[in-house]
Amino acid sequence: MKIKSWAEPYKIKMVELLKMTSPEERKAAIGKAGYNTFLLKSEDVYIDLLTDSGTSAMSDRQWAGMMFGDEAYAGSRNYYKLEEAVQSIYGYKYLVPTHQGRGAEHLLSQVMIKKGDIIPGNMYFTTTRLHQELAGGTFRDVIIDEAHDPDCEFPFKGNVDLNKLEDLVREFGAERIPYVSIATTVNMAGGQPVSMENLKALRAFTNKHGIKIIHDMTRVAENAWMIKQLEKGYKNKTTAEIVREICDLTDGATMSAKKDALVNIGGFLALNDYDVFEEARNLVVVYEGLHTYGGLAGRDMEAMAIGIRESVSDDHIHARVGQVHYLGNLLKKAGIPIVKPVGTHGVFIDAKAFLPHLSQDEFPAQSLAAELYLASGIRTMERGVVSAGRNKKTGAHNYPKLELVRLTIPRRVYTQAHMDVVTETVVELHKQREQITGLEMVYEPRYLRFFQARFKKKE
Ligand code: PLI
Repeated sequence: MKIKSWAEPYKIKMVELLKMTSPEERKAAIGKAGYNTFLLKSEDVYIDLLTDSGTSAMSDRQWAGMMFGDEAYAGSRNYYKLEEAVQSIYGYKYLVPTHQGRGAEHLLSQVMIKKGDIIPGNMYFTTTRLHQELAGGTFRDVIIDEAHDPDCEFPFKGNVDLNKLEDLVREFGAERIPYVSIATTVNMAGGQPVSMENLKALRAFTNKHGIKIIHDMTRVAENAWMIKQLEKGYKNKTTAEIVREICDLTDGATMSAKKDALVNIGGFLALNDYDVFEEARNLVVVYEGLHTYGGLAGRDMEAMAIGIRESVSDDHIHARVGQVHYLGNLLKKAGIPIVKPVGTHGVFIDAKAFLPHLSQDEFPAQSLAAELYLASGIRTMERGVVSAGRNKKTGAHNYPKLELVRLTIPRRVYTQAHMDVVTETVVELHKQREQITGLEMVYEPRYLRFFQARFKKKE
């Protein structure tokens, strides 16, 4: 007999109690937070779908590993264990640990980007693009057009459009393109994967032009799982094998281990080129910490080394992506406009379609995220015009085609019943959508404004 249902490959040993709030308490809390879910106190949140970053539940092995923390300032044994995990699982030669992903992006951008350089990427990510800009570079989006269409069902919406890349090479010359930035999966597109076929074609193209590929490998195991499910020739390969094949097609990587690698803090820069590594290793001591801890405690590196191995297990990743798809399929069946196909780390509601009566200047996704909190205490995140920031030359808002609310699922944290409560909340709110009004921004920070901006209800 073959059982087709899947379930989590773990059982629960300890629980964290949640606070239930009343509608009045939620109204007061979101008002105090300036209608920005980032500014809520987490104790006022019931189901926290703000992010999958640093919010995973660690395994008993990872917790046990924390007790093996070697907190020596230099040469901690946990660093060597992490280095061994990065080399053997991902295949990169050199490791620079950092406190999280953006620490690695900072070092990489400072080392590899010169003023006036162009950095093509498969859609922007907020911190990645900012570090590229702060280093004097300009990001250019080369993702396929399908990625900007929430209704397009193409299975690999993270793919690079090689014609767009070729146009950039023709316009600026390969010498002004230090690398192509490739994210697996693409967060801002709705957690969409890149195909191996596309990666191989990109490798051939960049080899021809002497351009490097730097891999944002934050959710590489999830991407590998989708390749296993959908791409011809990969059904019988393990997630670990596919992860390795992806990494082998690239020259280096930035990693936020707070996602795929199942830790609450940590990241790294991994490189194959010794000269770039040497520069980055030199710079890490200025910004993060010594090159054998990079801003992390020894115990954090131990947990990361164990988490990396757990993250590429087929059973783990099946249940992880399975839970996200469970929620996505319920919402889709209920007629809620979501980004299709369902991504791997969250379900993204199309706020333009949910609230067609609001213009993008009224911040529909921001407003919908606040309403979801008001309805039942679930916390989600805006991924639209607020996240996209302003054009660095003109100062005008960037208006992304995708105006989304992200329901991000932490790994190994919530149950199927939590997903049912989330579904009911979204469906009930959708019935009352015409009553939802827009917002006005009343405070705007200079960098990454979505984290700290404040809003009020539009009159
Ligand atoms: O949050 P960091 O600094 O560890 O990592 C930055 C980062 C880089 N790349 C990608 C694709 C990310 O998703 C990412 C962080 N994402 C967050 C925090 C998120 O909520 O999606």
